[in-house]
Amino acid sequence: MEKNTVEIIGVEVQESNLGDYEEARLAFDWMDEEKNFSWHETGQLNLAYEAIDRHAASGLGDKIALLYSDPERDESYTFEQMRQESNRAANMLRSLGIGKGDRVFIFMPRTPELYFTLLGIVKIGAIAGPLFEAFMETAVRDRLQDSGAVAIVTTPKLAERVPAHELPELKHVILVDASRPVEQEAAGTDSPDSLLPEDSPFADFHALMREASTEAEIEWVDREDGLILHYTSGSTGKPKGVYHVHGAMVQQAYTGRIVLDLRPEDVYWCTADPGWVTGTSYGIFAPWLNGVTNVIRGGRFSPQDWYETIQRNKVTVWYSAPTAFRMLMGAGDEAVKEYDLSSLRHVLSVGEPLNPEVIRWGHRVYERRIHDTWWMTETGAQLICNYPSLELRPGSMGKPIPGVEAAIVDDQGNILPPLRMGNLAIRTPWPSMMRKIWNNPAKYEEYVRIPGWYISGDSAYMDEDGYFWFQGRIDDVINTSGERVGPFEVESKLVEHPAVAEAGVIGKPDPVRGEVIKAFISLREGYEATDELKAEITKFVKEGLSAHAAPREIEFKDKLPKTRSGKIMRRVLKAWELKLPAGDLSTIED
Ligand code: 6R9
Repeated sequence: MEKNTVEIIGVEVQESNLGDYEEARLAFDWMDEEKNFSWHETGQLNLAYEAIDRHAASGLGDKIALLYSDPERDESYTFEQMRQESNRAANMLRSLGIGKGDRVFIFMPRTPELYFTLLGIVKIGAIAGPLFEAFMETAVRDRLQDSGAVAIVTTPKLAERVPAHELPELKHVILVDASRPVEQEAAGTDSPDSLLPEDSPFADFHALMREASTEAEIEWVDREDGLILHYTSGSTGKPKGVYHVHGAMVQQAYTGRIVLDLRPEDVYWCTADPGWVTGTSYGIFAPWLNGVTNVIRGGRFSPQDWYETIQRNKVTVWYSAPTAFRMLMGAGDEAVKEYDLSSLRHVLSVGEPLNPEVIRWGHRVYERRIHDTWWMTETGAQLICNYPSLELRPGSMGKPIPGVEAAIVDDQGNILPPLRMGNLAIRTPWPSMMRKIWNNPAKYEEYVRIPGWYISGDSAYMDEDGYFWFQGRIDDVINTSGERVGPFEVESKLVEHPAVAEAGVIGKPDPVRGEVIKAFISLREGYEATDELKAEITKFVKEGLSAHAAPREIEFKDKLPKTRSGKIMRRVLKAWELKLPAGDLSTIED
């Protein structure tokens, strides 16, 4: 590992919730954090209550909880209104016979209805399964099937990708017209349930919400009871359901306070979609557990819209991702100058390596340091971070949060000394750690195969001052624009195409997206390697799986490198791509 002079961007916010990092670490006790919740006195627990109702009941009822805008809608909701709307959603679900432990999926654009629904699911003790809007039929079916979901809340358009007839456990498809607020009457009588037979699974969200009371009994649960299932990709097999519990709130609230540095007067904007864990842990739970005003912007990315969102809402804390920052950087300094971004106090990033160049650029044009944070779907909350009170070393993920121990270990679990690269590991457990992989105990065991440690799948090293530096994924998981894509899922879709005999998929380094998906394909007899065929195959994945999983590049090969057991060797494909030596080929087929 090269360690010449370490670049440091100094501390700029002296006053922060964490205070001195080393002191905070020494004094830290998770028990103190638990005492911040009302359940310590009442023994009754529900994350949605702590995030919404508790504030509404303690003088923050009129405070804005949600500041929503998209190109068509512009709305705001107070904590009291959020309490009422989420109660309605809870009652709506109960009226359909849905209750504790049931899996209820959400498949819709970011609108206030999504947030009411998610909180409503949590209030009745059901388990929320958020999906990206970009998912196509195969991706939706796999997740609903694996989880045994009983209901999905979606839009009429997206419902076309929900194969209800193939999902015997799915009893309800609740349709939201995402273009209008709950209270507004439906225009016309195009409500799909009026056109369908009695036993149809379709229900009208707006009609049910109107009928539902704004008062609801909260389902008090145990801290180990299920909260949310986030499906994420590994290097093999179908996507896995990462299962989180209500007790995760202790760490989500804590990191909201010391990493996001949230304060009562803040206006906070997390740009992530709830289909991604960042959009729930930090787009919903952390800000509202801290009683903070949360900005949600629907619609597509554009630098102008984003800057305008910061300017108009006077955003003070902004949490985004490297791909977005790189795209903003690409849009240039001039775009920044057209807006007043002086409200920003604290800027953070997650999801992929944050290039030092981006940090330097942000420091120059936003006059703010961009604080990198590292964590995973499986970890439920931030673990290794940069803090306002800590010197920032561009390129480093920072240091573990108080209460968490991180280390670099070898494959036997021996802790390696500073500057040695190895497995990035976290001492188990921590409050927001996943409790299982749905339906797949063996997968879970892979993460905790070394006693006492969670093995992240990332490789990293620690420098002599305790900063952690990301090196890469140990497995073949692709990180494109911050989204985890499992090569297996893409390969499986590719071989469904009639022209494709075999496919191997890798992440190819890309200056903006971090990685892009590249597919190596061998064709069946009778098919010709043409550009039209490439386009057709790409479209096939786009429409079958999702746009972000579709290969941006396809290369046809007569033969793909395989092990003797017939596994395509992605490592060799990657070496081809990067023009590197292919390494140990002892297991290759021929
Ligand atoms: C929250 C989230 C997790 C994987 C993780 C790592 C990569 C996340 C990073 C980072 C470098 C950072 N990753 N944060 N790599 N620097 N600050 O991203 O969850 O979608 O499950 O991805 O993303 O490889 O293992 P998830």
